[in-house]
Amino acid sequence: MLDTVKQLLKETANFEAKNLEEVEAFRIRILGSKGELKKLFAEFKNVAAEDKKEYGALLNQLKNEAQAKVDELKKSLQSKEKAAKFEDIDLSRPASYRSIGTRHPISITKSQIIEIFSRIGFDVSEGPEIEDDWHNFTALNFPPEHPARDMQDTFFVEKDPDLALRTHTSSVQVRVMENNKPPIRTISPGRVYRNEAISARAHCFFHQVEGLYIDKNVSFADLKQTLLYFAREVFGEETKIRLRPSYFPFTEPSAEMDVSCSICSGKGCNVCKYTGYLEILGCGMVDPNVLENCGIDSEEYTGFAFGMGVERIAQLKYNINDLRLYSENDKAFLDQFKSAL
Ligand code: 2NL
Repeated sequence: MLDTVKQLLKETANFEAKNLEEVEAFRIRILGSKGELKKLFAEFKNVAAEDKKEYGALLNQLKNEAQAKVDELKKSLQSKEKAAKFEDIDLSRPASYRSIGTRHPISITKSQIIEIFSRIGFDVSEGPEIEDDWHNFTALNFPPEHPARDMQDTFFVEKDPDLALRTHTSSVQVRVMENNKPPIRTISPGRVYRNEAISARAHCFFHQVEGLYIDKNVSFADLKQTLLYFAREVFGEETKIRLRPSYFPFTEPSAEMDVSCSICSGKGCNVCKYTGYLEILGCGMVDPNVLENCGIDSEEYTGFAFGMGVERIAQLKYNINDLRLYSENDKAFLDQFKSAL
């Protein structure tokens, strides 16, 4: 009996396992509820009295050592298994691509317009989106009964009819003229609001960039050359421009500018509706009344101004045929501008 225990002690000391299954089998054989120890404890009553002390001590030793062995082997095998899993990791592999957001086509286009004009000395001016009647209409030579002053076209502040959401960023340029002496060369980008039903071709807000140049002897020729430069920077060197007479309360004379269609190079296609030209902005010589309203001597100074919709420029650059796409935050739409970052 004592020999059996001693034999098991030796076995325990020498026991090695290749995997957790072997450890478990060993545990069941020695320490399990039907295992060797159980049987040996049951034999205790048959052991000769003088051997009982040694036998008991050896059994306890076996129990402790077997348990310690199981614990130790389990622990080392478990950590080996974990390490084996990590061995498959290729640390030299490039990290997986993390998708970041894109810049909005309106932002991209607006930045490009700012950059083009900054190269010829225009700075950027900004102002409030809630404007008073003076800066949005009166200073800009809008007659009192002009339809743009109507509720149907403009969002007014209910509690104060003198305030409205600006309908153009000319209001910013009025502020610039009031607060600065010529020469003035500035562009004002920003969001503007019109009270319109939302459709593919109209929205209740859009983004504008207006430009203003005031100095001695500024002429219509300066306006034309500046806008030709702009058109060629945005739509390509071969671009031609065309000015058609128009009307705005704040400019005289006024014109609308078309660029030759960059899709068909002026040959005629469905984008330019077979005219070869696309309308992109309105412009003109600043009306002397506007200069005077803003404290600038119209005998000494002249100026030109222009205004364009950023949505319209982006539409032509990127072939976007529905205005609503700009404000829907559709991920598939926005993802197309990844390369434009
Ligand atoms: C358009 C036309 C235009 C202006 C904006 C302007 C500003 C001042 C004085 C005179 Cl302070 N004019 N801006 C001039 C002509 C046209 O915008 O169709 N915009 C989307």
